[in-house]
Amino acid sequence: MSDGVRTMWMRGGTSKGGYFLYDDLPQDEPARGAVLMNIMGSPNTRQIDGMGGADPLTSKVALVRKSDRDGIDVDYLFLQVFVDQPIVTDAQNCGNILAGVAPFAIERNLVPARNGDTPVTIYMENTGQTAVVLVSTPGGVVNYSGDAKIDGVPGSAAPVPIEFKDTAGSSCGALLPTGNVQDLVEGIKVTMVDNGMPCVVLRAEDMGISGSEAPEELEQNAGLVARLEAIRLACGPMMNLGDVTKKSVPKMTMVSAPENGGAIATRTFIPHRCHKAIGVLGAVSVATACLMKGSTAYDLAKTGEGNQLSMAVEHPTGEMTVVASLNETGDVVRAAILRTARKLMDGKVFP
Ligand code: NQM
Repeated sequence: MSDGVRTMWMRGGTSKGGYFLYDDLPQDEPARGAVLMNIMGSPNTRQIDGMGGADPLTSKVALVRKSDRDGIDVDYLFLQVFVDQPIVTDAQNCGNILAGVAPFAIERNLVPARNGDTPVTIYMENTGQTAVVLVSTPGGVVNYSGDAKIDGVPGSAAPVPIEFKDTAGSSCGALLPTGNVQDLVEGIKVTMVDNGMPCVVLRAEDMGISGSEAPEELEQNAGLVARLEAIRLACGPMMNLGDVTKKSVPKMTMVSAPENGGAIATRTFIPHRCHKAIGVLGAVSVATACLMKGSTAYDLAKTGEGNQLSMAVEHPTGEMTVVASLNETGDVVRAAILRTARKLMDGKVFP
């Protein structure tokens, strides 16, 4: 490892991290975790001695390899490297980092580029589900620049549309892991939902906030942080996630009525820091909760009608639009989302 490890550092959506080929890292999990912590500079609140950006959103890793599965181009394992604790976990997926996986796979010759756009079918190992990501490849070369804008990222870039199918119960085994659309946990009404990301959806008002506060203000509210964590620890086993003390799931999303013409307003703890925006699969899960009669989000949400709904999930730096396709019984069977990605560096990192 003293010769360095080949990596590509990329922004994927509103997150950032290191993208590696499986074979470029140790195969042994504890050894791999130690190398990744060293690369990120964890555990340290500033990650001063590593590549991490002192925020869970910039302390992320994608491991990618060619897939042996039928109809799948590449397998993607997401790893969250905790900033201030010695934890590297695969207990969650990440739809933002996913946006960089497809261009990375083409750049590393795992998928041949077409002339125009190249669809990349990705098996998400964390949850055993599939996404199709479209990459702009004029002349057979990945193109990162373009006119697509996403909230939370300045400027514009080439569009990276992502489609998810059948994400219900990705980590919890069922869309509603408790079988209920609403439960009472620690005296607070919650909806525990998993449509790609385990989320606990609570009303901002019930938690004593308006839901339009800045993330920094919410993080400084020690009473709120402690109550959210108590609810999260109680929800973990109820969601079939076991003891979640050292896991980054479930995510805790506080919802309120939309303020900017969207479907719902959100503030999400992921789970100890407040997201500057919202995660991709997190947004899909929260949008799904908005459509479920009796959920904590249902009465607050403005979702429209039809079997293809474009739902803007408002968050601290704008909104993320989830295009949800519903079947005849009103279940979300497909979700599409627009992201962008950027190659920041390609080279070696020295653990
Ligand atoms: O929910 C942050 C992110 C995420 C996850 C988090 C994500 C998703 O913004 O699919 O993208 O919730 O840990 O990268």
